[in-house]
Amino acid sequence: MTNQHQELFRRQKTNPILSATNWPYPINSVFNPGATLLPDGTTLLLCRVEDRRGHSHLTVARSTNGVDNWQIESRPTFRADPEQFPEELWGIEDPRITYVPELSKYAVVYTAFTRDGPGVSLALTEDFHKFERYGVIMPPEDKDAALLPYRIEGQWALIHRPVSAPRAHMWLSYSPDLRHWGNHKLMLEARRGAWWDANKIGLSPPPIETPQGWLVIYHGVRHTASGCIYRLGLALFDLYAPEHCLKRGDEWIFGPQETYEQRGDVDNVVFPCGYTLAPDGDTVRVYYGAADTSIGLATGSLRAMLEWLENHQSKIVDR
Ligand code: BMA
Repeated sequence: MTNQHQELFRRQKTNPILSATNWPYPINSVFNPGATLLPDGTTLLLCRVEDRRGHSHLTVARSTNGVDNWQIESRPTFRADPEQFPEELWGIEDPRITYVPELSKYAVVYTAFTRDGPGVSLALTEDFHKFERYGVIMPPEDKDAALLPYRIEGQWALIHRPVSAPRAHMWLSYSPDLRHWGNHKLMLEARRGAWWDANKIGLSPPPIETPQGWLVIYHGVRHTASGCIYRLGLALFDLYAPEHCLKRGDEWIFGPQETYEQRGDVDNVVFPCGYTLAPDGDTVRVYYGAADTSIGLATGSLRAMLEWLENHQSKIVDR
């Protein structure tokens, strides 16, 4: 027995890989990026950029190796449009990208910061230049949402996190057309009490499809006397009925540890909204917001995450 816990993710030595000083125009911070691998192997990040009013928009950064030499678009790629979409009054945040083969389009599900708090909005795009907005698909207060890439029994499926005070859980909802949502199912509950994922949890990047099920990296928010701590955990869900949780880890797998994660506009936050899976089918790169200030990269193995879950799954019924 040693006192070392298993590390599932290795931080990039050059972290943070992107921050405000890299930006081609004046901003406050850049964090919580959505991510996807384009057909030519380029990594595309759709970064949440907070301007110097405190409002967020989304800007594309591309890199051929997914690590450095980021080509950042010289102006915002996707801005809030509060005249046409009043729910975007205070900006758009935290995009999750899913490639949808049936539509040959990417679904970008993002937070619209409305007068009454966060809601979930959807836009489709083929090229990350033109975006076709569907407007709000889950009214406030709701966030941390992503679309699954395929229909399940003929229905689109969306993971999201409505707030039902005092706790906030992950839910799954279904739609025949991406506009009308129903058949809502509770997917994963926040625990209670001293747990790292007590009271408030939410999806982090979109789920990762594996032969064993949908592997979900989710965040848990621990309230402490000196503020919140955002950490990440793992759970596995049935491929054909994703509201059904097969395994849930008891311990967190990644938390704020480095100075750039512990100190920033919001201290003690690691918050990924995107990952890429390498052609080897195993190497997972997670792109995460660090302290709501910059972007970090951490690399892990899908096989190791599934093994860890097998060995650390919750045997306790304690919610
Ligand atoms: C969450 C979201 C994230 C943010 C995090 C920490 O509720 O708003 O955008 O990174 O809080 O501030």
